[in-house]
Amino acid sequence: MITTLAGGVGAARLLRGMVRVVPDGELTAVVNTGDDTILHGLHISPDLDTVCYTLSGRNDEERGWGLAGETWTVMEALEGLGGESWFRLGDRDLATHLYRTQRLAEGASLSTVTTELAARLGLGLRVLPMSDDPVRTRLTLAADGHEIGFQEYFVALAHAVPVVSVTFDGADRARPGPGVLDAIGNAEVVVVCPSNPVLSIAPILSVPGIEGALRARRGTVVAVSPIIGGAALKGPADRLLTELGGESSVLGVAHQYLEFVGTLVIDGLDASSQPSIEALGMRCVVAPTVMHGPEEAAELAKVALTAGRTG
Ligand code: FO1
Repeated sequence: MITTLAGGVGAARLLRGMVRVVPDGELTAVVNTGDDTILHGLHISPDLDTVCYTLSGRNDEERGWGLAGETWTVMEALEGLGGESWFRLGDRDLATHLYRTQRLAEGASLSTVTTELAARLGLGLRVLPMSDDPVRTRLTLAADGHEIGFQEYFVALAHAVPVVSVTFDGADRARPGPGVLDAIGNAEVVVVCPSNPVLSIAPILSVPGIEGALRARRGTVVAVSPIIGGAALKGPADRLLTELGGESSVLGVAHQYLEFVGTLVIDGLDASSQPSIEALGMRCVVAPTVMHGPEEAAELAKVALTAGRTG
């Protein structure tokens, strides 16, 4: 069994490689739900959907979220009515949110609904929300100390505003989703995908019990750095690491993950940082980490799995 910790786009790219090298039924993705939000009365789980849409080949590659070939009739009509339209929900994507919301209202857990959706999309891996309990990522703005929700920061403000802190509302009362601790404890290797350490991985760790389960098997936990040459390929990971007092570099990622990751995979561009990372007490493997397609993703997946097996 192989278990991965996943956010959105970066994780989905690596998972596209993982499914090529790990047999069906032996791969689990534990996915961040800190980005989840309720809009128009609908429960939206962006990272769960990004993972499921990408692995079923339905994602919009260029936009990075939502479905390919999407239409926007409902959003346009909503806009015409003066409704909230800053967060764009495509017509086909809406079907997912309607289905999830209805099933949750019937009393199904987010885990159950996710299993149903993954099965309908024909996925062979197990997709587990980090928790069935609500955990919501919130950010405090540097400008005025105002606290805002994740999607307000990420979409409405285009993550272009400095922040001074990030919190995970509800984490103290949250329990790991069914199967999450077993998936971490029983896996041969755990892979932390190249997701935003602050906004995608930290919320998963904020659920009581998850970081402890990783620490207990640190030697076989492998992370792929989302930072390459000091920058994130996509999104605000680089700026956030700096704004929150860390460093936007592979060494900064190593510091962030030191307690629960045994091996960090870094890109060739950062090879000169390998000795400093190993000096911290973390193994460091240098490999191509930019994934242009599923073949490169599969190669990177193999590197991460080999590192974990020999950890
Ligand atoms: N991102 C945007 O930049 N603008 C949007 O209007 C938007 C809508 C949206 C709808 C459904 C969904 O699953 C994701 C959506 N995203 C949008 C992406 C989302 O904000 C991010 O993927 C994450 O939450 C960060 O991983």
